[in-house]
Amino acid sequence: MRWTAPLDRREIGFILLCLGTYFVAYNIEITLQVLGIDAAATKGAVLSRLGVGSTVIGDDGRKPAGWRDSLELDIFGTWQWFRGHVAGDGTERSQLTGSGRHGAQWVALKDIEDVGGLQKPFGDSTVNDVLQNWGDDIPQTRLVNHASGYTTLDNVYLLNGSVYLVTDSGNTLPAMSTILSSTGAGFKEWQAISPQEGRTIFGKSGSTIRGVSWMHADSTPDNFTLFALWRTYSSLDTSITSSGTTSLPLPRRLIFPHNTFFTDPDPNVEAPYRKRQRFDTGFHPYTAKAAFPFLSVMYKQDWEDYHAMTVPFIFERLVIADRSAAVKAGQPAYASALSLESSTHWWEPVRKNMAQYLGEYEVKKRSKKDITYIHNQGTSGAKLSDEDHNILVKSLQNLAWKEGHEINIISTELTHTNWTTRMTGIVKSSIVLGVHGNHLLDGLFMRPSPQSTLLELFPANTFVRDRELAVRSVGLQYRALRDTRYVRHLGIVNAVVDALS
Ligand SMILES: *[C@@H]1O[C@H](CO)[C@@H](O)[C@H](O)[C@H]1NC(C)=O
Ligand SMILES: *[C@@H]1O[C@H](CO)[C@@H](O)[C@H](O)[C@H]1NC(C)=O
Ligand SMILES: CC(=O)N[C@H]1CO[C@H](CO)[C@@H](O)[C@@H]1O
Repeated sequence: MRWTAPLDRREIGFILLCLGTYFVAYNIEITLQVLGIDAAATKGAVLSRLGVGSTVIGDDGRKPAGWRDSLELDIFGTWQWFRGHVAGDGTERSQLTGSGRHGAQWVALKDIEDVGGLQKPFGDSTVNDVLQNWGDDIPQTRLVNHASGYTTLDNVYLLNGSVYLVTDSGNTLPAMSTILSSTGAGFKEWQAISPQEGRTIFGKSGSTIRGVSWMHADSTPDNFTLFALWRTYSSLDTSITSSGTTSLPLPRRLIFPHNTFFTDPDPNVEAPYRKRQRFDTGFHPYTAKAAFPFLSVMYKQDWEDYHAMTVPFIFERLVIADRSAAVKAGQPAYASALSLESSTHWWEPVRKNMAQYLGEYEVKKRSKKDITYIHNQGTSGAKLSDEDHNILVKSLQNLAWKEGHEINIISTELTHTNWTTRMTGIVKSSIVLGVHGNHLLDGLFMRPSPQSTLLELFPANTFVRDRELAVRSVGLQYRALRDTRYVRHLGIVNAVVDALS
């Protein structure tokens, strides 16, 4: 075989042209940049016009400016877009409560970091951090703080009907009876085991229940549950400031392991629809959602779900309140939680959340005071005679009119005064008063000031300190007025004037 004629000049020129065209086309982006065209912005679009690319979509999901047609404008509109945000004019990033067509509230993720001074609601963990592989080194249960009935523990294990505290002899936990009143029948069994036993029972790994969990371990509900749990938990940060700033991560869940969501038995699936009675947790459901917006509430069924699964679950941090374990002669049950070390401003983060939720955190008027009278008239709770009640309302209204104060008359009956009206009145008040009872506990959310006072009216032969200790522990003043006959003598109104002076 022999070569055809050597390449002539025309053929060499032709081959060089082909190679040149190939390199220019292959490196079109750089070529365009050399020619002064912003290749990154127009990438795709140019290529597709040239018939060599397939994508025409930028990072914002749109065609590059200059390549947009009317269809694109019809679909997308003229919204601006910034990385990390949905497109819009900026108002979509946050909306205060009460505004907007549906009264919905939303907050940008980066601002959630410091809602009400409570940081990192979602923590740092990712979807990949569910399983804990501990191998032979099983994490031990650690006591974080403890007073009778109020306990914080790290690494608490759940498996098949039992709760385990894993500890070697060097790590002593308080007696189980001071943590929980009931550890056996009717409630899943709780027991302390050695790391050796732990390895046998759980194996080498388990599923982590991340973040801070709260538990109301007593089988009967209590009006002080949220108060006592926050008191126990907040004692882990003794430097909470008067502006409610704390580094504590938000509690994620509150578990009622004894109680079902509904108090009546589950109806037959074919039964006609009827409204069912929800379990009384001891706090209004809105109160938990406004003051602890990241706290979900779980019931017996959820608790049983954990136990029905075949892997061990581990609470990263569990704060337990058990009123029955805390009951000590004469003292309100939550009093032992008050013995834990704390900041004097421990309640402020919670109050601030509530006040901000209601749009009443900023003090709007300095000289005028708000006074809230919470009454039980028309309900089965403790109350004044209708005549006394009417005189008191008139006298308070007179006082408010003369001194330029504002008076809120609030019924505990929710069909009469809804939750928003009630709490809005209370969070801006300097005085909250009413006949004795736990309905006055909402007074904990009143605006703190040297004058702020809860006035509780008692008949001659009754007195309990439940509200007094709670109210004083958050730095508010407290006065008990005995004998409702004082109403006619304007004793209550004088007490209001006293407190405000
Ligand atoms: C769970 O406990 C029950 C007894 O309470 C037992 O019969 C069952 O075998 C246990 N299941 C597992 C997976 O250990
Ligand atoms: C609560 O009551 C107030 C006053 O009666 C009313 O303006 C408001 O719309 C009510 N809010 C809700 C959520 O029902
Ligand atoms: C669980 C519980 O004790 N709930 C009570 C809380 O306080 C209100 C007002 O006094 C009662 O109506 C609840 O029954």
